[in-house]
Amino acid sequence: LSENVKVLEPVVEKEGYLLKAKIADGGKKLRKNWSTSWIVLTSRKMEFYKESKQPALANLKPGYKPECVDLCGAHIEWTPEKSSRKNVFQITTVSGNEFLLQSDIDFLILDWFHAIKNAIDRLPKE
Ligand code: I3P
Repeated sequence: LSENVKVLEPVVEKEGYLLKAKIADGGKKLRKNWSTSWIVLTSRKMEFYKESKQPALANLKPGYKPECVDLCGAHIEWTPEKSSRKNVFQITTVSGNEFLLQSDIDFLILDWFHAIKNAIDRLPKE
């Protein structure tokens, strides 16, 4: 059974730590609050974990759900004007959620930007 379950899980394309700030929820602006997040990218969504660098472990905690971002129809763009930090880009979902992601490490943030952009470009727009 455990093997069957594993096959149904989407393939993880990329995972790692970035700084994250959610700045809008359903179109409603939120107060910016940066925090470190463990991010898991699959072909059509991103998951933000705050409690563990091992999502499998976090999943075992009853009631724990990572924040989930549907990439279908989402937009991604560099947004230097939205922060005093360097290397900031924004993901905007169809549902009006806005997330800023940041890392001081240039190659790391570039890798993430291109991985997410590629995932979005492969998906249907709605
Ligand atoms: C915010 C906090 C953020 C900062 C933001 C401030 O203050 O300092 O780190 O964003 O700037 O408003 P507070 O903690 O009092 O909410 P950056 O680090 O991205 O610059 P902003 O208002 O210009 O977005």
